[in-house]
Amino acid sequence: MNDKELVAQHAAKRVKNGMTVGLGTGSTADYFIVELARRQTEENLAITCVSSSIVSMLKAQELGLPLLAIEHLSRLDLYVDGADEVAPDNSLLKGQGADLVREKLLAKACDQFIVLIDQTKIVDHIGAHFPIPIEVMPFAWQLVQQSLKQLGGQGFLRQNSQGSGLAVSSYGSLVLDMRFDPKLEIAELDSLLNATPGVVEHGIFYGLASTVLLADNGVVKEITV
Ligand code: ABF
Repeated sequence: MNDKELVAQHAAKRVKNGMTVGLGTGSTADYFIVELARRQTEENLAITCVSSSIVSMLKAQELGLPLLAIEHLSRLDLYVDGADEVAPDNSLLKGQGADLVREKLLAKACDQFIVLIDQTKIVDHIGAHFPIPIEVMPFAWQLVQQSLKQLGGQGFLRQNSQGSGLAVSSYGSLVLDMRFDPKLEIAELDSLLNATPGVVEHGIFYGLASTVLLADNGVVKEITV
């Protein structure tokens, strides 16, 4: 079993009967979804799930997990997802897969947000490996890019994975991938991005993780915030 699967199985043990559970997106979250479906079948676990993306919705549907549309959700018990980077203060970078809006909605609406990572995700500061994804209204991208340049940001519109045009989120937003001075405090950058008109959502998840579960060479360590 690899570290991603190990940490996902560890998190799935925390799911109890009656819970509403947010399903993350990505390779680690996929293992979590598979293990939840196994528990549902073999242990008669009674849960309701809500997905963070169309991809995780399709996966959950295929495995027979009961899904609630996010439109009908007012709160949830638990949200379990991966991350692209985790800094020492447990701030996260997410959204290389582009669909940030649902992920942040679930992270804010849940009682407990459990983040699943392996050692490769630990960084000194957010933005160490990846630019910060910023979803923008399509008509606003140039004005947003200009505002972010004034904050010292540099970056471009993301291209789609086929290289045939721009990447577009499920809801029609474009994505600016921006790099900022690492000396800029992440809390300050979070606030500045939140306050920039035309920004739909961005990949900094500051102060949202309840618990980070780190799998390191077959051992799971828990960092509770
Ligand atoms: C998504 O999954 C993203 O927000 C994050 O980019 C990614 C982590 O994926 P993986 O577990 O495959 O590394 O939720």
